[in-house]
Amino acid sequence: MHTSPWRQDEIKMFGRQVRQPRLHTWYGDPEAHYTYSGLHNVPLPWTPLLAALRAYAEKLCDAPFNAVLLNLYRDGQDSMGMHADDEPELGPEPVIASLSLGATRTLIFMHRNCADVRPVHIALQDSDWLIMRGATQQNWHHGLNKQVRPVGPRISLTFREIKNVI
Ligand SMILES: O=C(O)CCC(=O)C(=O)O
Repeated sequence: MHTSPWRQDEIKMFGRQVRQPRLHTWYGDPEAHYTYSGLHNVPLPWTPLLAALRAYAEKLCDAPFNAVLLNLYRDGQDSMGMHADDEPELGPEPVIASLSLGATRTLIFMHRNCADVRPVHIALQDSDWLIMRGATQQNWHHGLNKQVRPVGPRISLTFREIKNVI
C-alpha cells in the first residue's frame, strides 16, 4: 500500500476550497465510480493484495464489495470530519467493512437525531476490522478528530458496494 498513488484533493467547505486533511485512493471494479464531497472517484484496478483483502472482507460480512476507499492519516493533524456514508450509490443500508492498519486512532460515532445519546468512541488498533451495516448510516455520523498527542501513520481500507454502477 506504500506504492498507492495517494491523492490529496480539494473540497469545498464553508464556501472555501480546502485540501482534504488526509490522503486517499479509490480501487475497484471498472464501473464502480463513486462521488462524495463533490469528488468523483474513478477506480484504479484491484492489486493482488487488495483483491485478497476484499475476498476476506466479503467472507467476514457475508456481503459483496466492488470497491475500496483507502484513507491515509499521516499523523495526528490528519482527520476526517463527521459524516455518514449515505451517498445514493451506496443504497439505503450499506454494508461497509473497514480494516485499520498502523497507529491506533479513535473513530467517533454521534447520533444524527438524538442529541442526548452519548457519542460512542471506538479505538481502532492495527489489524482491527469495523463493520457498519443496517441503519448505521441513517442514524449515526462518524468521524476521526485531529489529535495533539504524537501519533504515527494510519491507513483505513473501507470496502463498499457501489450499486447503481454506470
Ligand atoms: O478511517 C476511518 O476509519 C474512517 C473512514 C471513513 O469514515 C470513511 O471512509 O468514510
